[in-house]
Amino acid sequence: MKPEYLLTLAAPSQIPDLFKGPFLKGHREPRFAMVGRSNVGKSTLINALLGAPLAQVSKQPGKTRAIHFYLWKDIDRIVADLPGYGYARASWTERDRWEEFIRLYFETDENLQGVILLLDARHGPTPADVDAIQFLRERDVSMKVVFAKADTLKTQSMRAQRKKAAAEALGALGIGGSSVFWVSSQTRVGLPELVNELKKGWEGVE
Ligand SMILES: Nc1nc2c(ncn2[C@@H]2O[C@H](COP(=O)(O)OP(=O)(O)OP(=O)(O)O)[C@@H](O)[C@H]2O)c(=O)[nH]1
Ligand SMILES: [Mg+2]
Repeated sequence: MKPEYLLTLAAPSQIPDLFKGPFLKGHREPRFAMVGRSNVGKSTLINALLGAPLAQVSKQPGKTRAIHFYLWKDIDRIVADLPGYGYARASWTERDRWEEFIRLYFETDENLQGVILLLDARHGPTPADVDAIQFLRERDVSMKVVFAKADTLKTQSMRAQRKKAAAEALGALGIGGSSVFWVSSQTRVGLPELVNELKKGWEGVE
């Protein structure tokens, strides 16, 4: 089934609109958000999962500036594409605005099931990623950790090395292997497993 664009929230003042009137055009499917550093591949992954180029993608970080909601009909979910964090060229005012916007969104959207926290397969979790993990934890938001751009790890030994380092870093943060996935939107490696996981929802997952 064709996915559908639903709604964009461009400013904190619009967030209450989410819960007034015809909520998300009347759609009440469970929803999750795609969170991660700017340019890590959030919008690209949404397009790869939904099977249509709905979300805007760019080589330049900072492309997604608002919260966009899409209806993923194949698995009856709503997906929120969030602006990325850690965009180095953003001004301080812009960063504050991001924080305020995202904070308000997480505090208001009580029906959010959880988030996919997208990390880069090649490095990290970076300090900004660790901040995001803490931010989500403080708000009791469940997360599934997904390493994006797995295609950039060209050799078996690079993959093994990164998986080991990532498991150690995440383990130190209390994140176990069962909620960690490695995917590529380019080669589609790992996507079927991730879709299966998303069909299950977030219940009972740390
Ligand atoms: N090699 C590779 N490149 C990817 C993959 N996914 C995304 N990219 C590239 O990464 C860049 C950023 O992709 P986006 O999807 O726009 O990233 P984003 O996280 O939405 O970025 P913001 O909207 O700025 O927060 C683009 O040049 C993509 O082509 C992948 O699986 N493999
Ligand atoms: Mg984006």
